[in-house]
Amino acid sequence: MTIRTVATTPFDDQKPGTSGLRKKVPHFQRENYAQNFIQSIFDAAGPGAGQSLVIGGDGRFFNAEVVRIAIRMAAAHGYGRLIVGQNGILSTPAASNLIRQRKASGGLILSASHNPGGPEGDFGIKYNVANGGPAPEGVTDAIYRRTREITEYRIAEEEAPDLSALGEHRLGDTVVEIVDPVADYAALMETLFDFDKIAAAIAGGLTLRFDAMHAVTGPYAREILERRLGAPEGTVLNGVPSEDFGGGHPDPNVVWAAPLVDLMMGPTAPDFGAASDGDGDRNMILGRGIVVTPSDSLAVLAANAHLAPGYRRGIAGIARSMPTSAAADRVAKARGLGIYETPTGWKFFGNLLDAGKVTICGEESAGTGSDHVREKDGLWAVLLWLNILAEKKQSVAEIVKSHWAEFGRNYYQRHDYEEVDAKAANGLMESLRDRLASMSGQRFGSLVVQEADDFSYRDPVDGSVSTGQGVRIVFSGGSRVVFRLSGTGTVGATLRVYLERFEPRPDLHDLPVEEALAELIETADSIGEIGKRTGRSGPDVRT
Ligand code: G16
Repeated sequence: MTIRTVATTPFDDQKPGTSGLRKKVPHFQRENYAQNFIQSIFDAAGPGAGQSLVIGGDGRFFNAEVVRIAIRMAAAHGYGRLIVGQNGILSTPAASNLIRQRKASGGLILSASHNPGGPEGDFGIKYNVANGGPAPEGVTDAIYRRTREITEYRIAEEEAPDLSALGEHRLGDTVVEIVDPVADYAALMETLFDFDKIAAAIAGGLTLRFDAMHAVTGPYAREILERRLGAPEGTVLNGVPSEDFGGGHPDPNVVWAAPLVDLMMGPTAPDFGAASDGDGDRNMILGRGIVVTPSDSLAVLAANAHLAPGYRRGIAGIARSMPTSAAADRVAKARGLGIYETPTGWKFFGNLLDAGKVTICGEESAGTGSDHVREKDGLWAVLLWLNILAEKKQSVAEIVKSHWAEFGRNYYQRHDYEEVDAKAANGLMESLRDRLASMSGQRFGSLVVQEADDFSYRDPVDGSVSTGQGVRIVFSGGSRVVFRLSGTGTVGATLRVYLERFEPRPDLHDLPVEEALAELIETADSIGEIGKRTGRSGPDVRT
């Protein structure tokens, strides 16, 4: 194998965000842009000799090209074995599973998650470490430092093997193993859930639809839901992945998965509906006539996980990101379980999972998962829900309502203001931070501020500290508004405003969410000066 060393110069915008580096495709296509970032990952990860690396992505435009580049660069870096999804495809949870199963030292996952794809869409690269989870901040900081000083990268002259050809190939001394992206993942799911019981429920009349949104989960869902569990063909909607997600936005929420939501709210709704995102780690859960908010879904799954074989012995604890509602905290308290509140980003769950402190984790951003991998996992959440439905023989709405009756209801909504002028968004956050000290005791309508802070987190396992993770304003009575800037957008800034109100009284559990949160929504606008600073009269997306 001939290794070519290519001189390059640093780019100043390769700082990884909440989940790797995400940019527009034309930005990524600039000469050496992807190569610089991949070389910086390898430099930060250390020597490749004798190590295995997993490579794959969500199949979006530019995926296969970068997979081939990554294979040639990984061979030049001396990796012993590359485990690559066929045609360059691996869902994020499947990649996490392969890293763990095959004892790889890490993995490159090519995805911009729920962001749109195509020649003008988004692209992304992230690095996962040996536990299968996203690189922690210490590693992403080291990668970023390398991107600022890089002077050359190394790449094999030879072409990468045909990505469609399953089996072992060689590139110099490196073995390139092309694997079926679905097989190991589906086998793992069979160890966690009672497939016989779910199949029997489906055969007995439980109806479902899964919207793969033209993204990576199509083949996974067809194999698991239609082939192994016997759901009729056509259960998986939009199940053929396409490079631009059929021109859509593969984000499983009420806005972007509106056709599924309409179906579930209509007269022909099946019992259960779900959707996943571009790379298969997010999920949306619906029942006939009900959308389950991600925070509630986390709480319901944590409260009922013991109904599935993989969790029969109970769970060790629960972790949630700070902006996620406290619904899961109520389950933890009632069951005597540990509960951890982390910054936004799945990487913060890794240490807690590795240390056995928690079994189930979740985020308001449509992510739930467990210690079976180190990523959130869309289909896992779908299967756990199906296992619970098969055991409880109740509808989704009945399960959620009886959950609220037992634990109380945390009314919750997130408002996103997208592509806001970055200066205006930073100004808004700065102004909030400047006022934090004087906020306590201030009254807004019937709401009185009890405490206000900028969330910081000390990892209980390794002691690392992450500051500036979002402004929290808590009112007496426990209602809360959180302001944060997204770390995953690619244009301008996305302001996220998270609103939450706890309601213990069951007779008040059926209010429309907007009505239950009306005063908080108004208060958030006035405290954050949202309209004034962003020029927006309302959010782009409410989830
Ligand atoms: C990523 C992270 C999640 C995070 C989400 C939203 O998800 O893995 O942990 O909650 O982004 O982050 P932000 O609010 O900063 O945009 P994904 O599915 O995009 O990889």
